Amino acid sequence: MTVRFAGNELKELISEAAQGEKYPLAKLISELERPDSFEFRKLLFQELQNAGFTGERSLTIGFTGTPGAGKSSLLGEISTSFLNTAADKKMAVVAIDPSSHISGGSLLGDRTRLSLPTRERRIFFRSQPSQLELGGLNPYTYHVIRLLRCFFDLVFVETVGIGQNEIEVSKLSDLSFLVMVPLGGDQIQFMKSGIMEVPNAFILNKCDEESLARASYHTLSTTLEFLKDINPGGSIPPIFLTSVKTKKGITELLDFILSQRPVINRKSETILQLNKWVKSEYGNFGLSVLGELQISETKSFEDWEILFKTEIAKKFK
Ligand SMILES: Nc1nc2c(ncn2[C@@H]2O[C@H](COP(=O)(O)OP(=O)(O)O)[C@@H](O)[C@H]2O)c(=O)[nH]1
Ligand SMILES: [Mg+2]
Repeated sequence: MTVRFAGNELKELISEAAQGEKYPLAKLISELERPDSFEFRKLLFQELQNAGFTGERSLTIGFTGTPGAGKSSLLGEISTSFLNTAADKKMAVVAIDPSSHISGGSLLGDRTRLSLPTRERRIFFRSQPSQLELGGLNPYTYHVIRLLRCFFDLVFVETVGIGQNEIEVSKLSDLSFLVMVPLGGDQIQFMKSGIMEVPNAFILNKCDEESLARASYHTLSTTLEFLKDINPGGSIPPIFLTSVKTKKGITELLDFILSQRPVINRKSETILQLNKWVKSEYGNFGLSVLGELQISETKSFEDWEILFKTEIAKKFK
């Protein structure tokens, strides 16, 4: 199989992407998202590692919550604020957007048109159509995030939906936010699905008026009291009150994000994502084969993938 970008061409694309060039980075991502991208992916991540791009210091931030809560709008505001404050940093946003394969556009489209200079090298937007589940992470999301971590200090992942998606995103995120609207009744919904235990922090957006903000804060913090019994420090997670309309709370939110450090152990993440991939492609049989491998060593996802496929091939010999 031929790989579209290899050798010097790949090196070139990587170095341009690292400088914040949007088109080369978009090309790398598109190539990663192709169903037959394994050979390319292997080369890409090898090359990145050789060039010293580990992504180890990058922070991944999940933004989840019901459609319409204002996730995209907030990310737009955060971007604007980011451009004015964090001068030495770069951020990327991946929106996993079930509507983009229908409309051909992105929910972030409005936002980018609204306020962000497209030539700005410190910010990158990407929307990924979710192919399998509505609003869920698609099979390539993880690899795209891995790539973005190599070039950006902050990588935001926006997903739509309630339930499983939040959990999937939180597994990839150093910090995950649940975005809600005041008095929306979501709080009860989320409680029921056990989702309140997943996020590290909450955002009550659309707090356009102070009285609304106060009432909502009270309701949510009371609802979250039960987490005191579960959380190690006996505290409830931070709650941010924001309004895209009045710009309330945006700076505080960004400051908080910038103060956080990566917490996800990348080795465990690789194993977790490997398990997820094996389960979806090969089911329980695959998992038992994977279980026979000595996965205590540190290897790249691709090296594990090769080992696993070799093992599977042996079974069918
Ligand atoms: N009044 C008000 N409207 C907002 C606020 N944030 C977002 N919206 C509006 O809510 C709608 C949905 O926002 P969007 O960012 O697309 O939500 P998402 O589906 O969570 O990404 C849009 O019409 C926004 O203009 C806010 O703080 N106050
Ligand atoms: Mg959105």
